[in-house]
Parts: sequence; C-alpha cells; structure tokens
Amino acid sequence: MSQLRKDFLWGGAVAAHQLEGGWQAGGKGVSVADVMTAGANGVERRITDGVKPGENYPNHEGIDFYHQYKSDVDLFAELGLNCFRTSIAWTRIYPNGDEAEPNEAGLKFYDDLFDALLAKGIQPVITLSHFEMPYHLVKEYGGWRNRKVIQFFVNFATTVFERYKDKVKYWMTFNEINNQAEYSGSFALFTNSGVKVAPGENAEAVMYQAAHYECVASALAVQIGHQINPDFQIGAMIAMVPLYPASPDPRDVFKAERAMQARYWFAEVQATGYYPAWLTKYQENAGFDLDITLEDRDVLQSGKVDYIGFSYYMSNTVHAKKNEPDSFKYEESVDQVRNETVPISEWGWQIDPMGLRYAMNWFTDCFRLRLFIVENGFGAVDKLDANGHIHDDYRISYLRDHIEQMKLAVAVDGVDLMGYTPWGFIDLVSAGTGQMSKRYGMIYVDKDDDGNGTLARSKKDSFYWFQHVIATNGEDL
Ligand code: P53
Repeated sequence: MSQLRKDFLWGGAVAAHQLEGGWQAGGKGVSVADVMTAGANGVERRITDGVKPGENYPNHEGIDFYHQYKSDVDLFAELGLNCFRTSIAWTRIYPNGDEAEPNEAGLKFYDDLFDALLAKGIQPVITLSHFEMPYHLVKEYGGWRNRKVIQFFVNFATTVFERYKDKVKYWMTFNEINNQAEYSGSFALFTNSGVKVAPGENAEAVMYQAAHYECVASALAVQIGHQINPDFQIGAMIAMVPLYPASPDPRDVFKAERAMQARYWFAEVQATGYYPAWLTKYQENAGFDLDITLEDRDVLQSGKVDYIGFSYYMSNTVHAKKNEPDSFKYEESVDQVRNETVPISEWGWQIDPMGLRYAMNWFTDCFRLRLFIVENGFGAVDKLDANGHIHDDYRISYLRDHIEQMKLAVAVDGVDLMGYTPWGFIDLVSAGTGQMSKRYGMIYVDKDDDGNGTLARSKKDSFYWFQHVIATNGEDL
C-alpha cells in the first residue's frame, strides 16, 4: 500500500517564459523575461531598457515549446505524468497588460495546449504570474509599485478563469512571491514585481508596497475564481528555503526566527488574511509610508488561498551580526553563512533533503493547509556519453533523497500533501542565470548557452527512473 494518497498528483513543472519561446508569436507582447540577457554561473543576467539588438535573450526562443508542444506532451504522457504545471504568459493574453480586450490568438494557444494534455489524462496546474509580467506595465506604471496594476492583473485572471474553467482546476497566483524578500539586488524585484529601484529610493519600502498590492490582487483573484468555479483550488506559491540558526547562541536562534518571518509573512497573509504583528510593528518603526487600506485588509480576509504550493531546492543558515539592531532585521545578502553539514551544488545551492521534511512540517504547523510541492530538483551540467545518452545518477539520487523525506513527512508526520511536480523535468532556460547548461531535466534538450543546437529531445536515465516512481505511486524509489 502506498503511503501517498491514491489521487496523488505526479507531475512536472515549468514556466511559460522559460520554455515556450515564440516571444512575438500570435501577437504576444514583450514581458520582463524578454529583456533579460543570458548570465552565467556567478554572472548576473542584465536587464536591458527594452529589447536591444545584438543581445542574447535566451527566453525569446526558450526550447520552442510554443511550436513543439504536441510531441512534448506525448513524451510527458510516456513519462506517466497525471498533471503538468506551467504558467500562462500574461503577454499572450494581454500583450501590454492594460488593454480592454484579450488577445484571442493567445487564448487559443492555451486551449490547444490544455486540450492536448487532457486528451492524455494530464491535468494542467496553472500559475497566473511566473516572472513574466508585461514590460509595458513596467515602463508606463512602474510595475507593482502602482495600485493600478491590481486591476490589470484581476482582468487577466478573470479572463483566463472564465475561459479555462472547465479545463483547469488547480491554480496558483504569484510564483515565489517571497523571492523579493531579497530586495537588495535587482533580480527578484524585477522578476517578481517589474520594479526597478531608482537611486535614493528605499528598496525595502518599495518591496513591501509592491508585495502588498500583489497580496491584494491574489486575494481578489481567489474570490473571483471561486465565484467562477467553486471547484477551483487556488494556491499561494512560496519559495521555501528554510533558514537555520548557525549555532545554539540565542542571538543566532532569534536571527533565524526573524529571517523565517521576513521570508514567509507572504504565506501568512495569503493563508490567514492577516499581516503578522511583528511586520506591522516593524513597518511602523521604520517609518515606511505604505498604502495599506482598511478595505485592502477586508479583501485579504475574503480571499484566502486553498493550499500552499511551494518550491524547495535548498536550505540556508543565518547568524546574528556583532552589532545586531534590536529589530534583528534580516538582510539576505549579508546574514547567511555556509552550513558545513550539507553539500553544495555547482551553483552553490546547499543540498538538504531533510530540510524538505522540516519545511512541510513548518508549513503545516503554521497554516493547517494542504501542501503541494510544485518545484524541486537539481540543476547540474549533463554530459553525453559516446552514444549520446545521459546517465544522470546524481539527479536521480537528489530526487530520491527528497522524495524519501517527503514520504516521511506524510507517513510519519501526517502532513496532507496533494502532489509533487519536479522542476524543469524537460530542460529549459534557467531563471536565475539564463543558462541552458544548468539543467534540471529528465528530458534532454539539445541547445547550449549560446543558443546553438537542434532542440531535439531525448530521455535521460532519470526519465525511466521517475516513470517507475510514478507507476508505483512513490513506493519503489
Ligand atoms: P534556476 C531562487 C531560489 C529558489 C528558486 O532556479 C528560484 C530562484 C530564482 O532563480 O526560482 C525557482 O532556474 C523558479 C523557477 C526557476 C527554478 O526555481 O535559477 O520558480 O522559475 O527556474 C530554478 O536554477
């Protein structure tokens, strides 16, 4: 007897901008992902001021899923998936974001994709906003720092809820809405919120404002979605990176507590409808002038999410500074230290399978909601053997170790888990670096970091391994 539920959702996860390509096909508008160049390991992607000639924008072609989805869906079916997590590119539906009417060609694309999936018994699981908002909303409105963007998002959400109400049951509002807790760099604020911080501006205050509008927009979408179809399950989507104290020193322990609060209040607002007390106090003490109205607070209360979707790749460790302020303010870029008890990937991500069990327990303790692991995986360089095959035992062992911990959380700790969709199960463009060579896939895609390659698909060893895992409902790892 499997320890996992009979209707467990076994899938794979991707995002529109990282695999579709076709960046101008069918009237699609320019998204924030379309103005991000390719970086490298340790080299940040640049955000250009619009699309510039001569730059390498890896998302423009992605892996050409826009044109190849039919044969890809056949492969997904062969793998045995019963669900497929992707996002709807906002710019296919509303190319600029502020139009009155949606773009029919974009709507039709997702009709065709969802039909192809459903014909194979694969349910779509849809993220509304996954790092791909219309660039026009950045230029004209300043991204999510502007309250007007709430209405544009609600229009988009309403359009796709109505259109796909009989094809999609599982939704999420904002992908990894909490990445922007790291507000000191340009990446997370831009990908989450289409926000560029001007010189002299307080990035932290801007982040709290943008994230607040997103939480309001998310709550409105939850309300509207439930009116359109009461069977909809609409979740939050949180990047879960547990933060451990570097030592038993009470200052480190409290630092870790504050760090967890700072990274996960987004989940609290979406799950409970309330801002946590520490944050309201912190914002007050910092003197941030935030537009958070009483009406907004009502909206948050009436649009609570049905489940917590989350990604899990790694854990991190934090320590208190020598002169820690009373607030114990968490600064992601300076407060982390290397945890020597766990190994790291080539990209410096700390590999910690047990952290997944910890995270599942933590979420359950806090919110009493069902959980859905909607991303997990190992980014690694794959090498073809003489016959062109990839023997990715390192990926299999990463996934096996995490699934084992996931099963313990269910069987021993009683966590209510809906499903598991490993990230990038078909190779795609990395969000963080724009590389192809940081691969997560069980399906290999022949394309390199410079954009060369045939785009041909082939199965890695992990494909056959995961196929068997699904067939046994996770019993045989
Ligand atoms: P890449 C940072 C930390 C954890 C997850 O990431 C993250 C990020 C952003 O880089 O992003 C999620 O491609 C995200 C996906 C992304 C995936 O994790 O940088 O939801 O879009 O591709 C893996 O290796």
